[in-house]
Amino acid sequence: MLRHLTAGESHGRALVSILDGMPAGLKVDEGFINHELKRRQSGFGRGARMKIEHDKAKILSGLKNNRTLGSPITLLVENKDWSIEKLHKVMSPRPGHADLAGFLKYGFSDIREVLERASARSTASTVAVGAVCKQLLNELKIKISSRMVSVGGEMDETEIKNKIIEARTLNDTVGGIFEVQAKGVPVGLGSYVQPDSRLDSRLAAAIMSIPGIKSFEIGLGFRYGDKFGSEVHDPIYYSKQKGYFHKTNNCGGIEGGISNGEDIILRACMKPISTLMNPLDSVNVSTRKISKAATERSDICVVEAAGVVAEAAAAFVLAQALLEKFGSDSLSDIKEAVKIYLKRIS
Ligand code: EPS
Repeated sequence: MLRHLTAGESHGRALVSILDGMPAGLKVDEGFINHELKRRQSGFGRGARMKIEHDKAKILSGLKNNRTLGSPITLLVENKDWSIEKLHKVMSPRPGHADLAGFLKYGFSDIREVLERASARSTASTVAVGAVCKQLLNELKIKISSRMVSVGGEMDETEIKNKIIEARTLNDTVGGIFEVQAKGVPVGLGSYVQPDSRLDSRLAAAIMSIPGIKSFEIGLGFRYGDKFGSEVHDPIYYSKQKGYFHKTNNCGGIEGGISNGEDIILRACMKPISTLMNPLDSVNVSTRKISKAATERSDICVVEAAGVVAEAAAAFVLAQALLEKFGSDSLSDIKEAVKIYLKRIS
């Protein structure tokens, strides 16, 4: 089974990921991983840390002559700003962050010990892993992309930019909604047979695991609640050229927890970053006296970057479901299995 683990603190030496279960024979382009890491660092509204870091992945295991061996792939992203031992203590938890719950849970004396691992810096690992998965999906012509839908309620590109400028001017932050699309996914990934085999539950878990995500939907999502069934279900057609198809895609490419061959369309909402330069009320965990929440260098808006991270998270889930269905030892065997399957269902 394809699985991965990540490790690393925001200001520790490095972020490390191990991706286990990739088939042998996949050509992996380190340049593409770095391109994806750069996309994660981009977008209007990012903070000063992004000027310090130039994230690059080093592949430490799992490849020979740039091809996967079927053994675990280790990806290392070094931190330039690794000052974890020298950083000042944090005593006033930020509302919205893991600070207070993590501090109480682990029995720390410094909130810094929570925020180092809770930091969204860990999403560089998600993107590195996802960039390898995307290269597998690419071999089967499955493409994943994302776009910002809205920021602070604004949908127009210029208005979005203005909203982010306004947030910066007000020493505030702003969140928003992004969409991820996966094209070329064959019918039949995931299953209704168990709750955790459903493709939609797995995508939801992967996207909800990104720090700051507060809601998730597939296809029409919450808007299903406003309509009659006859208005929203996607009628089924058949033609010799296309096989079975739909003219609409309200279900966002998933029915019964299984991909149905249409584009997979996911949306999620990222809350505004919880580090506010004009901080909210909080309580000092040492004195228990009211104080303003801690301020830290941070971003103003990361909705665009969150979309890039969500692409990677979705790529991992789709790669995992693909390998479940078509085998996971060798890329050429997988391609053959896909060919036979597509012929059967055509
Ligand atoms: C981030 C790195 C962090 C933050 C941000 C995302 O770096 P630093 O704390 O040194 O500025 O900029 O983290 C958060 C938004 C958060 O809530 O923790 C990154 O690499 O994406």
